[in-house]
Order: sequence, then C-alpha cells, then structure tokens
Amino acid sequence: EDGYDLWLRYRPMDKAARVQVRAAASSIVAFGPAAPAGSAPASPVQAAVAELQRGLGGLLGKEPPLAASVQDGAVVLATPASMPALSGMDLKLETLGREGYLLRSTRLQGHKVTLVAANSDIGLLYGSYALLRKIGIGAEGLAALDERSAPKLQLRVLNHWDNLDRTVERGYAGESIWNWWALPEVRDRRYVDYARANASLGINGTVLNNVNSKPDILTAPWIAKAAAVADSLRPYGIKVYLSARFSTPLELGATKTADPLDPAVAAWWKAKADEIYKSIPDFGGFLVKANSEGQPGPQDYHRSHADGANMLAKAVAPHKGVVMWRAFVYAHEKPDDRAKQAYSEFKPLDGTFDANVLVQVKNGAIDFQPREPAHPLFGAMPNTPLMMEFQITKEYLGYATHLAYLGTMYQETLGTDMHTGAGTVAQILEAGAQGSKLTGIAGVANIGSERNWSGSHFDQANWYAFGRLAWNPQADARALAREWAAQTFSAAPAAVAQVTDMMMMSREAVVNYMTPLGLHHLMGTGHHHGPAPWVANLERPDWNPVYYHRADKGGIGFDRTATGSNAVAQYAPGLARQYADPRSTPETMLLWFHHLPWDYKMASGRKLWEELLVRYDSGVAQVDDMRQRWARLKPLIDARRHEDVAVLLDKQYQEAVWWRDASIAYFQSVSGLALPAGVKAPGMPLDYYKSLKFPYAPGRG
Ligand code: BDP
Repeated sequence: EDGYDLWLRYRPMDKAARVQVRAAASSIVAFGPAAPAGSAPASPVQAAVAELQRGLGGLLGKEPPLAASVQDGAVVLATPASMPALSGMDLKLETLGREGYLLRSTRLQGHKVTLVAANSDIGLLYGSYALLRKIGIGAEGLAALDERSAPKLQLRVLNHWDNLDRTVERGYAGESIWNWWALPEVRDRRYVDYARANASLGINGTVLNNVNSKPDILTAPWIAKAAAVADSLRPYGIKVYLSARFSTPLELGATKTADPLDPAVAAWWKAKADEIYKSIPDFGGFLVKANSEGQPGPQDYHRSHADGANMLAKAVAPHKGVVMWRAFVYAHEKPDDRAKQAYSEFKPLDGTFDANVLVQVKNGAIDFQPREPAHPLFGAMPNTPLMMEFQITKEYLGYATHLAYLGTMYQETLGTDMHTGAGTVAQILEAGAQGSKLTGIAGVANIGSERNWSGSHFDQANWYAFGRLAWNPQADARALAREWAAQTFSAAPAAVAQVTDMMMMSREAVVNYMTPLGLHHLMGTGHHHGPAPWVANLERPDWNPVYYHRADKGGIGFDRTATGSNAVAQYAPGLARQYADPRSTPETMLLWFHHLPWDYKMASGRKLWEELLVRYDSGVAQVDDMRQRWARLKPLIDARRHEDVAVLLDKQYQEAVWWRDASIAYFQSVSGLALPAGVKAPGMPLDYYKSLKFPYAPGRG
C-alpha cells in the first residue's frame, strides 16, 4: 500500500463482521439514472451509489448489486422528493437542513432496510460516507442504526496555496494537484478521488489558487481551467472559489486604478463576475489577501478593508457568491506588536461589511505557530461573519517529515472560551454574526501530487481532522484520531489504540522541542525550517526571532501586558485578566504574554531556566517514545507504510535533537546560566548551528 487510498481503503473485514454487514447492506436501492459504467459520477446520488458499491465491495469482498425495488437488507437512499413515502414516517428531516442526513435501521414497504435519508441528494452522499465510515471502524450497532447529523458550519473550505506554475507555497507534498498546463482539456482522474476524499468529510468548497494571487487567474483561459475542475468536483457537492489579486483590473490594463470606489473598477469586477458565472454557475466567490506582505489592497488608495471587500461583494452578490476577506495583515509601519495588527484594523470595521462578506481570521494572532492563544478577533466582531483559518500544511511544524497530529491543536483553539459571553470559539463560529446565516471555516491544504497526497501518511490525518471538525467544530480530537487510524491503518483494537496514543502526544512533542512555554516564531528565515532563535539582522524587526523571544541576561519572553505591548487588552476582560498575570496564564503560553526572569518559579517548583531545559528534553523523549511505539506496531501494519513512517520518525528524532541542542546552546549564550547537573550539553557549539543554511528548502512557491 502506498497511501493513495487515504482513509477510503475499504480492505476486507473479518468473517464475523462481514456477516453482520451483509445483513444490513447486501444491495443498494437508489432513485434516478445510474452512472454509465466506467465514467465518473455525474450527480451526488450517482457518486453515493458508486462509493457504496466500491466501499461495500471492498469490505465484504463482493460488490452489492443495485436493486430496482426495496428488499430485505438493502441500503436505501431516499429524499422526500425521490420517495414521497418518507414524509409520512416522522423522520423529522426538517432538522437536517440542506446537507444533513439520517441513518436508520427501519422497515420500508414491509422490508428490513438500512435507510439513508436526507432533504437533498448531497445529504445522501454525506450519509453514504457516514455509513461506510461506521462500517470501516467496526460496524458496531449496524443492526439498530439511528443517527442524524447536520453540519454546524455552512462553508467548509480548503485553501490551496497553489501557484499557476504548479509550485505550492508552503506545500510539502509535491507539485500542485491542479495540472493547470493540461487543463481544461485534460482532467486528471485524481480530481475525482480528491472530491471523494473531501466529500467523505463534508468539505464543500475549495479555493484553487494561492492567496498571493496573480492577475492571470481571472483571465479567460484560466477561468476555463477552473471551470473544468469545477465540473469534476460538482457531483461531490464541492464549489470552486478563486483567490483574487486586488489590483487585477489595473494590472491587466483594463482600468487606470484599482481604487474600490472608482466606478470603472467596480464595473470591471461586476463584468468579471458575470463572466465567471457563465462558465461556473455555482462559483463560490473570491478569497482575498489585501494589504498584507506586499499584496495590493484598498489601503493603497486610502480606502478601508470594508470598502475593498464590499466592492467585490457587490460583484458576486447577484450570483449568490461570497467574499472571504482575510484578516492576516501586516501594516507597512513598524508595529509595536505584530500580534495586535489584525484586531486593530478589523475590530473598528465591525458591522460595515456587506452581507455576503466573511472575514477570515487565522487561529492565532501571529502565524500558524505550533501553539498560539486563540485570536482575539473571535467574539470581538459580533456583527460580522468570521471564518476560522487553520493551516493544515505544516509550515512551522516540521513540514511533512515530522509527525504532528493537528486535531489536538485545532480543538485547543476551538475549545477556548473567549469570555465574551458567546462561549468557545467553536460556539462563536457556529452562531455566526447578528442577523446573518453565513458561517464558515477554512484550512490551508496539505495536498499535492505525491502518491500519498499529503507528503506523509500521518499528514493525511490532518486533512481528515480538519474536515471532520469543519462539519462539527465540537468534535473530539481523540475520537477523530481513532476513526482515522482504524480506517487508514487497521481496525484491530491494539493498532487503533497505539496509533491514537502516538497521534495524541505528537503535537505537544513538537511544541516542546521547538517552542515550549509560549515561545514562538523562532524558525529559520523565510523557509521556517529548523531553529534560528539568534536571527536579528532582518530589515523589519518583526521578522526576527529575537523580536519574539526577547531573551537577555535578565530573562525571556514577550511582555504583552500593560507594561509591554498590552496586546492582552484586545481580549475580553475575563480572558485579559487571566493573561495579564503570569500566575493565571497557562504555562503553555507563559512566554507569549510575559517577559520573566530566568529564576521565575514555575508550578513544578523549578526555575524558568530549568523548566525550559526540561521541556526541550521531554520533546526529544516524546519523539523517541513515538518511534518505539511505532516499532512495536510492525506486525499490525502493512510493510511498506510501516517502513515509510519509521524512516520519517528517525529523521524527526534527529531534528528534534537538533532543535533542542541549538535552542539550548543559544539561550545559554544569552542567559549566561550553567546547565544543571544531569542536563546533556548540546552536541555542537552554537556557531555550528548558526552556520547551517537551507537554500533549497521546499515550499517557497
Ligand atoms: C505565512 C506564510 C506565507 C503566506 C502567509 C499568508 O509564510 O507564505 O503567504 O502566511 O497567510 O504563514 O498569507
């Protein structure tokens, strides 16, 4: 096995389980025309039938036939439109919305069946995947099914940072999955497998190109390419979106300015939207990165983010499109604290955005670090739909070579109570804005052209966890890890338990050996690979790691309290109070909010300096532990994938040691403190770590 099949492997179940499954799923009844043999499904129902046949066929060793009428043991896919009798069955379908589904063991027309019911065809597709998932993780309770589920967020979207030359910004899984050159004539079959994987999780949108966008993407040839991708994804309920460069009309020579208040500019965007919708009638809309990291935007014309977003929103509104406007901004002026910029710029604009605009906010206020406190904008803009933006690709967490399950990280942010009275981040996202139904979440994809899709087998789990949390932001990371492990590696309980435990410890291990106790942004310049806490020579202060850790003889950490940048004041009072005092700040975030002396007493009784060393060591030890657990799993995992993972864990171990040693060597040089007895000295002198260069690191786009 090479990982291509993802969590949709459908390998044969053991005999006892097969008997159970056959009783509940021996044939399939669906309504409407079936897909012609050999061609890709053309509708959600055809996609559902194809997946059930493939899935049950694999699990049971024999493909269940399509039956023309209801019979015992059939899986019946039905909506009130395709089977009016459903309306009389008190199924409460109205609670499922457009995309939800119901799975129920019941009697239909006198036969015992497994009913997959929904209000729409797309609900049937999601229900079919849910049924296969249930069987894939052990088939328990299949004879007495009664489950209903509906997505809690409306837009569940992947963001591809894919360039038009097929490189991928922060991509570590090969080239872009989109073979732009060959499109639109050539549609890679992989697009359908991509759609299947996403639909199995409930992902219903994808932004095809990088947020650092080019004007070309909105020209006719590229619209045609995007339309071809959209055609492949449509049967799976996935809408296509595009990242738009704010200065596109100006750069294409169509207008003299990109000022959003210039009527010619607005007219150009309106006409452009009309043109796109001609080829892609269900086009989702635009994602925009403006006035950030050198990208053009409305502020170039002394207009606000709202002026820019609303101009685009008006262009797509007649077609029911949306604008996802990113809050990841970098001001031109030297900031007093980069962590404060998004809130400072966006909070005052609350309530001024058009109804079809969502502001897309990264999970934390800096940039996808191994650990960040939740972004203060969540809960602070009650009149504006906010979308969460997580990063699935591991730009700052060891690329695709380090094992770091991000389900725990996502859950940590989603579970944070923002003390605004609106509950946790998950609840805030679910509730949406006053008077609006728009809700959403985005994940920066880790998908590429590699056979295993994500650059490593375990990185598939981050795609999986993102998708499942997008459906239900209150889902539990451990339960999702278990589900993924059972479907991806083996449903044997011993394997599931061990793989799950490894996943659950993995992200904390990375935090420990890279950025313990709230440290952040210490990675190598530009490529973000490996430790570089000593870097101090970059033009902008907030590009330098020393800006973030502020270590000197006296202590370490970024003072974000009233005596420092006062970023804590951006949080609601309850949370601000907690973060303002080192004693009530969780130790995991201590140095994010506080600059403390090296001999500051930690909860463990140790001094801060000693605690830091302990954390670095425990990160290394955790990777070693994962390595040993994986070695013990050898008899339970197929040989090729077992070896693939083992090789990566060895590399991760070496790099964890490197992170530990380089960090300790550097912080010791600054603090001047001795290493306590028992702490191993770094393997090499500090200058050695400083001399390492990575000019060809991947992911620069
Ligand atoms: C940072 C990445 C950069 C992205 C930027 C963004 O280093 O490549 O363009 O975020 O989100 O994390 O726009």
